[in-house]
Amino acid sequence: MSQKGTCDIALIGLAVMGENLALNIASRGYKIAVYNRTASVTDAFVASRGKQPNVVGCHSLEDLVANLKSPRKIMMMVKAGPAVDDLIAKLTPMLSKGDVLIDGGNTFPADTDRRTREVEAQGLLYVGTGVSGGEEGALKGPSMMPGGSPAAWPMVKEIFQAIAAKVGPKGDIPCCDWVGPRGAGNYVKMVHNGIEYGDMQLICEAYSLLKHAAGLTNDQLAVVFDEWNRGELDSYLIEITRDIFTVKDPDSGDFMVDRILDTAGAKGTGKWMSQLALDLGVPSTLVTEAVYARCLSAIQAERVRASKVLAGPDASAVKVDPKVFTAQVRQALYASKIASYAQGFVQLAAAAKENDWKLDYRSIAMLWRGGCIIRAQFLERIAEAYDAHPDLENLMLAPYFTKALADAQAAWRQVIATAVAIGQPVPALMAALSYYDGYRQARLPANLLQAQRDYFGAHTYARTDKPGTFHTEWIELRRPVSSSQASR
Ligand code: NBP
Repeated sequence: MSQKGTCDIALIGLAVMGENLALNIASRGYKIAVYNRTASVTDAFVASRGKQPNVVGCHSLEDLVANLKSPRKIMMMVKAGPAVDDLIAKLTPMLSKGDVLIDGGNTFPADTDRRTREVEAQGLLYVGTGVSGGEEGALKGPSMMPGGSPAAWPMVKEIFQAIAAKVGPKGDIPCCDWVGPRGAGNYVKMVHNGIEYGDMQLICEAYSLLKHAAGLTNDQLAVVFDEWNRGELDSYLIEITRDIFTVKDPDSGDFMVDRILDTAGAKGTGKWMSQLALDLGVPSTLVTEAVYARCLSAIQAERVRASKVLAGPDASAVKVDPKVFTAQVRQALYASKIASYAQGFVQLAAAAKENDWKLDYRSIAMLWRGGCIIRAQFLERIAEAYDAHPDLENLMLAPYFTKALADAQAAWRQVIATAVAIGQPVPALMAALSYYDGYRQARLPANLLQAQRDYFGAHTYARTDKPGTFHTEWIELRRPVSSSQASR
């Protein structure tokens, strides 16, 4: 199907994301050449949803390249990892100086760093772009987070911004802008996914508390989430959660949510964010707890056995007023969400410093405002916070959020106290509150920790009263302890 030199862009990989992105691109008036490693997939696509003049199916990479206008733009939507390196190796000999290779997959940021350097060394340009919004976003307008070779941005900007989700009062602000060099786009997408992990876990904990402590039914939960979706928690995840509580299993007539096994899957981007946070030494505790919560969910059979052995509290002794408690959970969820996003932006700032990127945090908040899974009203408040203070150290210090946290903290503490009293695990809510409480302490107990490290390992310590590095001979100076001392 040769249409030599007529296509605006090419796309490789026609699985769910690629197929929908190709249709999105074609629907905006761009002519697109498509290729899939398994040719029957290409044939099936161009014979069905892709049967339109703007879509050109190709059976070889050579054909795909030949069909493109120069400078060529080729987007890969394939499984992240070796498949991308494999394609780069095959494509680069067929390309000319100034052509652009684009990876739209969930790629580990360091891989994009390496690939950008390797591809640029061959005179080509490289883009690693986050694409969020799942298959529906890919079709109707995803949030896109491109990074890579800065010279590639003017070449792909028009198509990217045309296919991206739009927000703003006139619905004309694209959720796609240049993020930064090399792996910056993939890093921002990874943090987006990590925040998504935190949001989902927080919502699950709120669900569990409303169900177990307040005794809400699925019908009542749907009403609560509907109400929440009209206020400060207004977001895609709250909206779909509301919908989930309304769906019944056509076979049994039971609520579908009650029929689903409680073992959560994961594809790894949350784990990456957590691992990279540890590398940077920043406390992204919400995503980490969310990953661990999925791990704990996965050992379902073991938990069922343990549930028959390990004691819990007498939950029936704890009484809550469902209305009051529901309002408190709403506040706890909102406060925890603020702490979670604060952690995400702190990690981005640390990564930017480490990698010498200049990130625009206001712009990043706006990229997530539409099209993606964490899209929420609340991101506009974050954008405003960074607009007012581009170098904000921590989102929790922006006056709007400082006040929101102060207003919510009593309810937040009460909700966690209730969770502890009834024995319901709320790791993300607790991690959020611990982060808040830890961050607002002028003095933490790390003085004792430094003493311990110096005691057993001579790791030295700094002092509060004079500069320098110190070591104490703890064993020589220690004194016997008698119980009578404690009463003095
Ligand atoms: P998958 O991640 O399932 O990948 C399947 C595609 O990769 C198929 O087209 C397959 O071709 C192709 N492929 C593989 Br596998 N190895 C290849 C190779 N060596 N050479 C060429 N093609 C190869 O697809 P997806 O779910 O559409 O996701 C695509 C990318 O987008 C991934 O990186 C994913 O993480 C990311 N993403 C996915 C979502 C989502 O909601 N699914 C959301 C956001 C981002 P074949 O047909 O010949 O096997």
